[in-house]
Amino acid sequence: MELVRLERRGAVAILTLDRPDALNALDRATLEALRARAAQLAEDAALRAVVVTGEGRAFAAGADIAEMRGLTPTQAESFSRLGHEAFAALESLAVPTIAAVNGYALGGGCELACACDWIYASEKARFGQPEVNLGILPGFGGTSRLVRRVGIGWARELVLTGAPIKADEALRIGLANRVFAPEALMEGALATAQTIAEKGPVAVAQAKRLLLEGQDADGRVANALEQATFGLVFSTRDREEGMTAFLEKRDPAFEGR
Ligand code: DAK
Repeated sequence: MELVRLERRGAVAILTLDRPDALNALDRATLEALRARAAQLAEDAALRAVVVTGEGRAFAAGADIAEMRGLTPTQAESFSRLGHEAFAALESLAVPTIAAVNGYALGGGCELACACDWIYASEKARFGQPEVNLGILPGFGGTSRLVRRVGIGWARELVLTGAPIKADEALRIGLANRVFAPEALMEGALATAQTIAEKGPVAVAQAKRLLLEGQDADGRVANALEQATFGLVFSTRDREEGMTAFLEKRDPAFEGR
């Protein structure tokens, strides 16, 4: 059985966490499978977007508590490092990633969703960082990525109370971009992924990189990076094709170079 299934729909990949009996809880094996899938996708030159979701009634109900229970501090640090590596591999993919949160996204599940470029939620989704209920704290980026997504006030409330929120609240605070009826979630995420797949691939990848790296740079450096990258994409065939197609009133045929 594959813990993280990979399916291709044209230029779009769907990654599905597939451990539904444990609500897709993230144990070592699942995190290793996720890291391997991200590495596999990073090598796929024809890929244009990724949708990440969960099988069954959860997106992921967090790190695997049963497995974590017996960890020594050294093992816990190594477990945290593995999660960080897997999520960073996903976050740094050149193509956009959309988390389609179908149900519980708690603890490590919420952190995984935040490692994707943005989140679409089912009306059934529940988000939260319940680690303090267990006497631990977020270990897969919850104190860093969540702050950027929702701001410091909401990040504090979620991490320090451990209380979950529903999809409409996640939408209101900017954790989720859109909320869908459960049966419309994947269709919605795939439609957006397909929209992205039709754009200039180099421009999309470079814009994604700037949006990610610009966050860590000060304003002047981020602006300089944007100017240099703007110049760089003028060297692509896609830029020429995109502008020519517009002026000739036809659809562009992008090649990704
Ligand atoms: N881990 C392991 N198993 C889990 C699980 C989890 N996080 N969540 C659910 N399951 C399992 C349940 O044990 C149950 O298994 P069986 O009893 O059937 O064998 C099965 O999934 C179905 O769950 P329930 O029977 O509990 O289902 P309910 O509908 O009643 O409740 C629930 C759903 C999501 C409200 C509930 O399962 C729940 O509260 N789950 C735990 C949620 C949670 O606390 N998540 C945060 C986990 S902590 C770190 C590294 C990482 C992290 C922290 C530190 N370092 C190394 C420093 C990250 C931490 C976390 O993510």
